[in-house]
Amino acid sequence: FAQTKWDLPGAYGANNFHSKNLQMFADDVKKLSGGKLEITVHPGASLFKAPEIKRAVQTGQVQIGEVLMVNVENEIPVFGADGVPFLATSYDASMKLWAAQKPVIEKKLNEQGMTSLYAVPWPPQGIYAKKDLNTIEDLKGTKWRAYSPATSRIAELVQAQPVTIQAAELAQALATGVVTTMMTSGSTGRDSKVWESLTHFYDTQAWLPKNLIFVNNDAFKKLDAATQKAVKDAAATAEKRGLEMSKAETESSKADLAKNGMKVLPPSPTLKAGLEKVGATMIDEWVKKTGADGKTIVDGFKKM
Ligand code: PCA
Repeated sequence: FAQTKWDLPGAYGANNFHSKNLQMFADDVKKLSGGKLEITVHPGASLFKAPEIKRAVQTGQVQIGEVLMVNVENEIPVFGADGVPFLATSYDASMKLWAAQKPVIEKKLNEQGMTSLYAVPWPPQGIYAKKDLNTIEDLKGTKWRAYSPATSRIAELVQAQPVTIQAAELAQALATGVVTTMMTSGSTGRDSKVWESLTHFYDTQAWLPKNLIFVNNDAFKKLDAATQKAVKDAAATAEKRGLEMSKAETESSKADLAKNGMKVLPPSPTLKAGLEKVGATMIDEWVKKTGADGKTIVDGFKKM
């Protein structure tokens, strides 16, 4: 029988839980399709860099890809919903937000000839630093690593100096001192051996950004019906498994940060209050920027 081969570029290291889940998804697709569809996963931004992956799928250079949704915010503002600080701060809230986001995101993707398959949240986002942080003023002037438009905006609001660095280059940036503060998960901190350069992790649980796995519609239509079903079924399984992997990652990564000598702390009430103010500003900005689509998402989410 004819075998189809797909390439799946991802932007995170092979040992990261998202990449492991991608590989399990590819294995499931192979099994469920009786070997008719073989997906090769390319983790660690080895085939395309993070900001290039969406376009690669859109233009048919690859058939399927994984992106951090908030990385698409400049092009399609509604993709940034799960990067707005303090809008959805738990796994439950994150999955509700996804349910509210999905129809809006799907429409935008369809307009560009693509369809979503599944999404998996990163662990909650906290602040890394090299010193005690008691208020957001303590972030002033620090070299702040950003991975998205929203994380750059936070830097502006706290008067830090934003520098955009994708996860694949983060370990290097930390080692060379280009970065002294950032917000990301325990997972990415662990992947980047953050303890070699930074000392504190404030567990602010500010938002849970999601990775989205999506296909090029022309490539998908070329599959026979049974193989299409295999892809959809494997995706549904991957979404559930990914959520559980992410929850486990939250705990194990924080434990590893502590084991490697980092102070893992809750934010002080003043630090938290300052961040929540930043979050309130950013929710306002986001709702203005996204108009009716953003309102549909936020209202839908709040009703759940
Ligand atoms: N890790 C990714 C995105 C969010 C996260 O937890 C990163 O830092 O690039």
